[in-house]
Amino acid sequence: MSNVVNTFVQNSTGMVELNRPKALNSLNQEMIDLVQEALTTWADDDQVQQVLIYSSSERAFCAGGDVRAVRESVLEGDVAAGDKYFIDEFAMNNTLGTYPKPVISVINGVAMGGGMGISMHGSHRIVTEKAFASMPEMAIGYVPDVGFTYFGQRASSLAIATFLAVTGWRMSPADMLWAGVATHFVEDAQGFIDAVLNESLDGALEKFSTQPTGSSELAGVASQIEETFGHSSWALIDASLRSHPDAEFVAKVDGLMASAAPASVVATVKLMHQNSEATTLREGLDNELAMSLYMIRQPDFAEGVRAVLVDKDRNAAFSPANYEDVDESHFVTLFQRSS
Ligand code: QUE
Repeated sequence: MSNVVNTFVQNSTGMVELNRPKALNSLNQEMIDLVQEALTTWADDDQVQQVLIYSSSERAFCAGGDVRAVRESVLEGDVAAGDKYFIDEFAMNNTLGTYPKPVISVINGVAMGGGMGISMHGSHRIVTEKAFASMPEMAIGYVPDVGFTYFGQRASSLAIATFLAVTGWRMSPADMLWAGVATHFVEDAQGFIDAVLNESLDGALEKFSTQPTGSSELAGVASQIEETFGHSSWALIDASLRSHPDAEFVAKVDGLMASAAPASVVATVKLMHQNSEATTLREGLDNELAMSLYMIRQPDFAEGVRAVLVDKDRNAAFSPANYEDVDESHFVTLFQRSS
């Protein structure tokens, strides 16, 4: 099998094998279409008791969305293709979040952005020692999406999820468990998968579920994060960082945010707060979609993707370049229901 996603039923498990290893399984339109089609078919198929999502590659679970292709569409004047991509990706996220059967992901490598979206909405998010995850969108002039701004704050807290979103903090397996984006830890991914297929999900968890060795570094700065990142605007968060007594924590935040697009950061804090009021994942995704379709039309997105993924010079010229020059009102008016 050599499709970008292989979908098949084995015993009573619907298998979704992400298989675009050269691009670290970053999700393109075809992959999203294949996953959505399989999920739709299996939802009503009594032969399928559960779904298992995993990677064919040791290198990565899923490095994100195919933002390079979206950038090209935008630059070629076909922004509708970019819109369609995000509409369809978020629909797949919603399908996963509302699925009538267990959805198990085995995250055995990097999960960024879209990789979190294809796993965190399922019922079981299994991580191994090799798992790590982040929401790195600030660097590409975009915003966190795929339901993270809705789900993330419900799995942890508004302040923690906002911190993860604006800093792109690289979560370890222990961090992922602590923040609620992962539910279980296993050492042997293949052993776990084989046990799910040949025994049962509960039996496999019973046999393989353990605890990671290290403790969560994120948990170690939770109180500092709660003291600073819960405010309703970036200006207020920044002010509280500037007066926070833990200089080491503040320096860490500043370092992580050195290549962030100012407009993305301001927009993200607004989006997080808008989605603190949302009552369903679909509503959260709709707020993200409004923001997403706006962001991909701004020059920061093409410039950020260029700097990180095309030229890889990591030297994006974002505009505005300073937080003081970002007009927050642009973002607030995007949402259907203003709060
Ligand atoms: C922000 C992103 C992405 C990113 C880096 C960011 C993203 C994405 C990739 C990526 C990484 C390696 C690949 C690839 C894509 O990186 O969405 O094809 O080989 O897909 O800072 O949003």
